[in-house]
Amino acid sequence: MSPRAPFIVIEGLDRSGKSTQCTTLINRLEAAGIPAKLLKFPDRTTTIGQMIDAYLKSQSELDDHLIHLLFSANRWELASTIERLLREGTVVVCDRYAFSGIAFSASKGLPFEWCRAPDVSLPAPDLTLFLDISPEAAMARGGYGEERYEKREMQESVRRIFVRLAEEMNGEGMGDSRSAWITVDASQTMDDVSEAMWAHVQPMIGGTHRPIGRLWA
Ligand code: 2DT
Ligand code: MG
Repeated sequence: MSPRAPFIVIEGLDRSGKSTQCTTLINRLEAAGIPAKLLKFPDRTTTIGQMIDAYLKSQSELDDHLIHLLFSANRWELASTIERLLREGTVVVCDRYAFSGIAFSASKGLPFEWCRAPDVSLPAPDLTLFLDISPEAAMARGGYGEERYEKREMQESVRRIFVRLAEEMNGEGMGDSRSAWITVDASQTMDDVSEAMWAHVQPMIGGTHRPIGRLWA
């Protein structure tokens, strides 16, 4: 059997350079002759994604629990596509995933375990690269945008929960998902960040015979 491709998630705070780095990574994979696909969560193109988009733009109000479940449902919409791509040998790079789901909703006061539950059993990333930047450095890059959550107090709380997730992902209780979590200093130059990311991705591009893991299962 031919190996499947790796599943790579990029997480990070707003203004960490996440979206730019995702594109750079895709270009680098393609330049190395590796088929690669960029996915982004929330995927605002689906019916559920359009509800999320309206909420983030404050065009609608939704209960905190409900919007959390919509974000999770938006991942489940793509779960089988992710698995198919990996089996076909296409590296999947995801701009945000379940970790953002927990970090943002728990920051609003929802219980951590409640937030995790709907994402249990999603395809598990083989590698998560967390682009870490302090809210001060993020502000120095020109501040946040207009969307809901793009505020300093929220970003500080989100960062604390990402740090908790990092400790947990590298510790006990990961079930069979065996997902490596790497924190990258995103206050470096764009080139240094992409080099740091590539150093972790490059060894994986030959693929793996390991089955696709299940997140927290
Ligand atoms: P972007 O700025 O990356 O489009 O994200 N978010 C994201 C959640 O609250 N829960 C989730 O599950 C995900 C994937 C983070 C828009 C905002 O949506 C938040 C920022
Ligand atoms: Mg944003």
